Amino acid sequence: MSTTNISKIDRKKELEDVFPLIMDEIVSHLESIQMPREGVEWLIQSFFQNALGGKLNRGLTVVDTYEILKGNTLCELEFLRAAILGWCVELLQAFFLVEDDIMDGSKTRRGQTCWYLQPHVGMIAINDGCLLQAVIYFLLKKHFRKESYYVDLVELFSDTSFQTMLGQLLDLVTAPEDNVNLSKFSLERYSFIVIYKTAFYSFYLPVALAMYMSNVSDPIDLKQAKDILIPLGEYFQVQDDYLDCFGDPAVTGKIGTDIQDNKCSWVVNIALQKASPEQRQILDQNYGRKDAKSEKRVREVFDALNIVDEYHRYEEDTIKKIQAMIECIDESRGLKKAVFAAFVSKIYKRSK
Ligand code: GPP
Ligand code: MG
Ligand code: MG
Ligand code: MG
Repeated sequence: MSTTNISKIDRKKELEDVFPLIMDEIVSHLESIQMPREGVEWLIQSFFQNALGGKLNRGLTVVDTYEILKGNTLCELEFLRAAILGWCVELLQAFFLVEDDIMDGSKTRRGQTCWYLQPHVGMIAINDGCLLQAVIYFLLKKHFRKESYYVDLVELFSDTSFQTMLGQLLDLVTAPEDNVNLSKFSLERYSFIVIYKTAFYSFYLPVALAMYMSNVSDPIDLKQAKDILIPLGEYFQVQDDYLDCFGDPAVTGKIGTDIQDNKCSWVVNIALQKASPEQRQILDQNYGRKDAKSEKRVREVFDALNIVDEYHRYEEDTIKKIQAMIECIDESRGLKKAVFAAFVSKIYKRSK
């Protein structure tokens, strides 16, 4: 194992070690308002199940970006503050995933039964998701209220949540359960959905938070970061769609639902572009149907159309374009190429 790998693992462990501290702060608050123990225990269980167990890429990006922009190793306090912001992004992600799994009717997440499917939980999960989100603003207030950039942080979380919910809305209305109509799909609509439902919160948000924290937050620099991070986020969601269909659930930790859920995914959009009239008919008759036989027919068309090869070509082309944009950064302004290079290396050719 290379030294970079060791330090990456350490970083993840360091970030994980901050989680109990955050939980202590939440629990102290609940105790200060005399929240009955039953509620406190419930929240602890929900937070441990829903906020942990992921790759922590978004949270780590806040810390890594902050360190790169500062230009030197972080002291303990600097690390702790960046880690708290990183956890705020992870809590936002946990909120989205709890709600998304209910809406998508998913079965597993991060290798476990989805929270809403746990027998004692059910629809209480909706409120548990909202609590994950509420704690973000509690933590921002507690740790950043005195900073000049406090409003920027709050605004960034609320704007990003708004954007993600708009993306989720279009994702859902494009994929009605009872009315499959593949002519609603297009790569243009796909782009809107994924930029809004994924790219803003997963890519722009963690980097922009670190930019505000390190005072590299001129609108010109924020825009340049966004112009690179949004295409990178789109690429990330294409990977998610590809893995939903062709990934190994033992590795991704989730069983794909996109075909049966009638999702406007990258995979079906490419298939629609390439399909013959006969193949199109098979897709029309079998996509978005809630049975394994129909799903199998759809998969046979995907295989015949060599979607896997198409994906590898897309991946190479996209990464080249993104790398060219990274090369154009003028580092004398404060933004650094390494911020984006670190991101690319985290996701290029990912299998989970
Ligand atoms: C990912 O879509 C998108 C989200 C997790 C955002 C959800 C937004 C809300 C406002 C709830 P996905 O359904 O493809 O993700 P996955 O494949 O992980 O289920
Ligand atoms: Mg979804
Ligand atoms: Mg989903
Ligand atoms: Mg998916």
